Parts: sequence; C-alpha cells; structure tokens
Amino acid sequence: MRKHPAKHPALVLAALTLLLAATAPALAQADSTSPLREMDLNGDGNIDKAEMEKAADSLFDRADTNHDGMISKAEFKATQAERIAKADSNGDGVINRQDMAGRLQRLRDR
Ligand SMILES: [Ca+2]
Ligand SMILES: [Ca+2]
Repeated sequence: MRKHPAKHPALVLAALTLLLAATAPALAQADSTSPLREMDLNGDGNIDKAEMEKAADSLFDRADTNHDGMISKAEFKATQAERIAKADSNGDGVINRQDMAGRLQRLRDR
C-alpha cells in the first residue's frame, strides 16, 4: 500500500521545492506582466492561501506525470531537468547568471 503524500515528508518537501522554484522568479518580478498575475486569480494584487494552493495543485499535477497522486524521485528529477533546460540558453547543462537573467526576462515577457 502506498503512503498518502501528506504522510511522506520527502514528497511534501519535494512539492514545496517545486512550488518555490516556480514562484520565486514571479515573486521577485511581481509586475503587471509577471506569472504572479496568473496566480492572482481575483486580481487583487496578492496571492491568498486558496490561490497558492491552486498554483501548488497545478504544479503538482504537472510533475505527477503518471497521475498516481505522488511525485516520485524520477518525476521530481524530470521536472527539475525540464526547468534547467528551459533556463539553459546555451545548452551547456548548467545555469549561469546570464541564463537566469534570460529566464527571468522570458517569464516577464509572457
Ligand atoms: Ca489574489
Ligand atoms: Ca507520480
């Protein structure tokens, strides 16, 4: 029998890490064109608990590619690899400051 995700601290930590990794650029660049606006469903300029939970659910669902209700180590690694690939503009497998600045700019331009 599988453990419920809430009873598995490593999975909860993994989900929170995914959420923070996804929202940190948005929170750092909170302007009218940032992904923060996408999270702000009622447009009040703030992210309330319900909006954060919805964003977390969305991220969780994207990472849980086999839809078993849990993020496995492989799914977590795949999600992180996808994030690195999106930011790694020159394809050298690492993220430098220039890559990060470019990624933030692309998020702002969405
Ligand atoms: Ca809001
Ligand atoms: Ca899964």
